[in-house]
Amino acid sequence: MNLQNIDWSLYAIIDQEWLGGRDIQWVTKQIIQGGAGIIQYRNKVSEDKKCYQESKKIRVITQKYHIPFIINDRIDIALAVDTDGIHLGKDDLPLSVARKILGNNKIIGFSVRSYSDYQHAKYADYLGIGAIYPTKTKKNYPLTELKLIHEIRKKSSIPIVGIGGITMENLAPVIQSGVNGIAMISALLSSEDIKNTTLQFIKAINKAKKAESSN
Ligand code: TZP
Ligand code: MG
Repeated sequence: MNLQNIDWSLYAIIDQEWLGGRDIQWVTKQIIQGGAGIIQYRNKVSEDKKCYQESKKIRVITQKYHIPFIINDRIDIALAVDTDGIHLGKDDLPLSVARKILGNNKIIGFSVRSYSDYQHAKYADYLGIGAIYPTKTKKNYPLTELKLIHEIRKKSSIPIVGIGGITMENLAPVIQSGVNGIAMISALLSSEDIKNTTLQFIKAINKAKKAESSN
């Protein structure tokens, strides 16, 4: 998977706890048909077997539509279902170890909350920075100021997505901070019409990007 070909504008995260009983392949398709450029599966709750089986289902759909598939946390499942990459945080497997295991052809993403986290991002291919706004998905999670994104953007050209509590109403300042795109869970998965909501987000993100580039 070539990093250059990825559309980071909308990075959709399928979180097991936000599925609400809906079929994971249906949800994946809705998100892709709505226009998301990259998909992550995040499962903090299921037994290994279920997590593996659901990942395989996402793999089938993302492969069919040529959309990059990133798994959160689980390097074993990344290998087992041949995802395009993994997303790790500072308390997960060190990035240097993940790189050694996965090699240079897999994408490694890293969560950044502070400048000191950023200093540990040497092996990362992209960064997820946040939480920018309060979010129900990660309760009591400390917030990250947008000025950290501005600062990192000046030093690095790797893809950055802003994350955390992002909605239609508050996405513009995140785009203005210099991100390549927005990552989100609840704003998409709380919708009954995921495809249309994804589509509306893409429109809003593109509009905010256009306004930003004409400034
Ligand atoms: N990392 C920082 S905030 C967050 C994660 C996984 C939660 C994002 O979820 P939502 O529902 O888009 O706020
Ligand atoms: Mg993690």
